[in-house]
Amino acid sequence: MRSEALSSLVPDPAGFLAQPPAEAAVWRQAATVSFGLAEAGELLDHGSLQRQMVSLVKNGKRVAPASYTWAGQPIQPGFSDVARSTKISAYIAEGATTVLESLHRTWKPIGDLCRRLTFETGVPVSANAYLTPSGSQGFAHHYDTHSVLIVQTSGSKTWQLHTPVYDDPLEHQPWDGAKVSQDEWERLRNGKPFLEVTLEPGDSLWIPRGWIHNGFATDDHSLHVSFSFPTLTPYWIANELVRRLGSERAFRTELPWGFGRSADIRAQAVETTAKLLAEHFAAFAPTAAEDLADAYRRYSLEAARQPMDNFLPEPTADTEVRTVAESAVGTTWTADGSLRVHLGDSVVVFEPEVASAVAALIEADSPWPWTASDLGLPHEKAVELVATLLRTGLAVRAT
Ligand SMILES: O=C(O)CCC(=O)C(=O)O
Ligand SMILES: [Fe+2]
Repeated sequence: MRSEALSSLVPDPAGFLAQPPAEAAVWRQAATVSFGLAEAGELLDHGSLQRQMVSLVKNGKRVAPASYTWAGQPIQPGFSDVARSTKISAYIAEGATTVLESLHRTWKPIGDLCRRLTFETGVPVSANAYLTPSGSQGFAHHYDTHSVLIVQTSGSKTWQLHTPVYDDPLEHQPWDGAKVSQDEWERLRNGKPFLEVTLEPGDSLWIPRGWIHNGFATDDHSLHVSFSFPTLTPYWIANELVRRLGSERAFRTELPWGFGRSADIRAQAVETTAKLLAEHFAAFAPTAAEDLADAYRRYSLEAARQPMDNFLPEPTADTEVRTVAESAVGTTWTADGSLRVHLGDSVVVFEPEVASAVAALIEADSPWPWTASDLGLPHEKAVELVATLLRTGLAVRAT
């Protein structure tokens, strides 16, 4: 597999993949992500961002969306959640940081990059961008519950990194400054940081999950893209398994009355449940893996489809196409020799006659164009397969 996307972010993609750094790390001039001021401006100006897609942060706090959307203004129904660029502009002038949330959904080149990163790493990568005016600060000290790779794309920002106050936080254990002890606050505010660095365009910064970061713009503005690497934990798997127990009658039966009143009843109820858990976990652990894989795949971006392809002539044996291997979030062989390819939002099943050809295309992950005649399949099958690959986003026209 090529490390096309990862190599645009870090200098040693193979080393990074084999062992993502356990500590904060910075790489100079190793990253090229084309999301600069012009692109951020186009997105903000376009007038199509919903409030979920853009946040404003002033003095470390999120601004109420109603103050920068059409809420309460005379506007067509359905538009009240749309952000107003004039309002955003006024907040920026006052020093607010603009967060372009879920940039992988709102800006196609970043979506394509995240889909490719997901394919190369096996982790459903997503992205946000942060735009801060000079001399301002967005979010002060905090940790994230996923690892983050920050790529500076315009201006500069200074970061202080501190080792965790709470190791490996889960998603439902987000940063809460009020829970941090006085001593720890003293370390974060006045102690020597693990790393202090000013990022310039092309620099990238790896912040492992739980590592505390505090960033502030210099006398220049700052724009960076944050790629999020969510963490798969035994806790997630355990949770998914427990959720499935709801369909088991044994787990829905009523336990004896008096749980709050009697230690004997409590002891018995807990023992019964522990026994049931042990029995059921042992019984479904192996078979649950595929089911869990499907649940996990739903965190990945769906394959990119080309709506305008519907207006092009059907492909022929000579139509040049390219494989888009990263559209496949996962593949599974079925007992009858069919290949199920997961596209993030759906599954496409390839019949045994063409299944090996499809698997080989995804496996090869070749950047070069090919045609139906290269597939070594009967003519009609091959042309039909190319049409299916184009429709599902597993290939694009090479022109
Ligand atoms: O730039 C900021 O204000 C915060 C950015 C941040 O915390 C991140 O990218 O994870
Ligand atoms: Fe962060």
